Amino acid sequence: EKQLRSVDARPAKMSDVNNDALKFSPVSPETKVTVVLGAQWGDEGKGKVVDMLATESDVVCRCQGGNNAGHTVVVEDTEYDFHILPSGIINASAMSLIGNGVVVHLGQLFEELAKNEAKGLKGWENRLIISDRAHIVFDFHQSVDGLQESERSKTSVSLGTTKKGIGPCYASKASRQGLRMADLLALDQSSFETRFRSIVASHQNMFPELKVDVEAELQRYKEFAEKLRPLVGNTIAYIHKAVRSNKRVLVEGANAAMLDIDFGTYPYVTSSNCSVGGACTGLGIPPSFIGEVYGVVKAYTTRVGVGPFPTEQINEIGETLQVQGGEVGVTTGRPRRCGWLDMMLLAHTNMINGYSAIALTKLDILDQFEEIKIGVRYLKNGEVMEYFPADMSLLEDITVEYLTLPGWRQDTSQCRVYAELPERARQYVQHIERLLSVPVKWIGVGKSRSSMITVF
Ligand code: 2SA
Ligand code: GDP
Ligand code: MG
Repeated sequence: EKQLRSVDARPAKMSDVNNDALKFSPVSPETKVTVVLGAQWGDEGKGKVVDMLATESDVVCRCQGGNNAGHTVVVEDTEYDFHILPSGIINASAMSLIGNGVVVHLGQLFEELAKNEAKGLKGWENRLIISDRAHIVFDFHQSVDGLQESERSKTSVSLGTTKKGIGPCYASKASRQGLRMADLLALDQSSFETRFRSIVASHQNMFPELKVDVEAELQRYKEFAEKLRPLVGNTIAYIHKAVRSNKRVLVEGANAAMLDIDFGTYPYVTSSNCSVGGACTGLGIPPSFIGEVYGVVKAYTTRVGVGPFPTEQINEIGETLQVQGGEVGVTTGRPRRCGWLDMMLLAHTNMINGYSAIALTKLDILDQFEEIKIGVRYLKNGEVMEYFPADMSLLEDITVEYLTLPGWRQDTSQCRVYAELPERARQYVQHIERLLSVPVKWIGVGKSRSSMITVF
């Protein structure tokens, strides 16, 4: 690890941090890590919420997922879409950290950096640190993702993955075949080569049609290694020093709780823990470091990809939400499935994540609806289901009981304080707070930075 850049060599921003900071002592409540999580099936507007909170953060971290994620940030006239980079990267005064729990496709990381540089992103070299323990997504992982999807579609149903190689890479990690940044940058390169040949061979055993030009790949990775070396470091020590030096750390969850490999609608999930536990395992911080956990909730529900969706509206309502909400995948361009807000689902994810408050986004998309519904209970054969089930077949033929509220039928996009919202819109917000017993702290009424109402 000698060749890895020492954390102390990071820019002046952290130069006031010394190793004494690592001595174990309780972390004060003010300096606890803030976590932003998707509370539904993703695309709730996490990018926008992180961008807002990043202005008062010193370090912004991604802890899981890869470039399957698509987080949008709109700054004045420029729309940025981040996939592997933390959305805080555009904030010149914050460091951006890609934690050990993230899986990184290096070619696509550098492409994303170049694309954003062309849009005006500056100085990222001094603000980005990638964990030496983060796993590498190889091109063959992405090919395997596609092959597995087409296999699945023959025998059962496909999952509708983003084909970014996320599942196959996490599978390599779990089967201990994976290769990490530290392996790529190791003093002894022969081990990386041997292990790369071996992981390719084992995937070719499973998928004989998989073509990999191993020599060309190894050469390509040698080149990546040199570009990467200055960016890689021990992010565990970095974050600990930051927290113990009273720096404000923000964690940007990717994907969302209903896509969590343990708690989501398995097998229609992604391959990481997108709920609060992922912040600890994906960054190397103890639970005692975690402070506020903000759940980002879209004012209705969307899902991209296959899998159960009890409040889905396969009708004019769903189409209106899809069109008005611009519900199109940021990574794949797929139209998102749309439906009403679902409290059964939110109660489930709130149990797991323990939201301290909610950021409710896209309220403006509901502006023109005559009536607005909130799914409150699932009934199976006339019986109330107490919890969101593990067995997905139980969700077939359920009846969703809705609370129906009158729409406000007014433009909310110019509202900047809570009192300016129409009364019926405020009632909608209050119903959500009451049903979930969690306060709504922010309300989104548009894409821009300014169109976020702070309730308290
Ligand atoms: P994967 O690629 O293995 O993680 O796919 C597994 C499931 O997880 C879903 N998934 C997502 N759902 C919502 N948003 C995501 N990010 C992009 C976006 C998606 C896009 O911001 O729009 O562009 O299509 C995301 N990433 C993964 C996926 O649909 C599968 O159901
Ligand atoms: P993320 O994956 O959770 O970061 O969300 P995405 O970026 O995938 O999708 C959210 C989309 O909604 C983006 O196009 C955002 O610009 C947009 N958005 C976020 N908040 C609001 C809001 O309050 N109102 C409207 N109209 N759009 C919003
Ligand atoms: Mg998204």
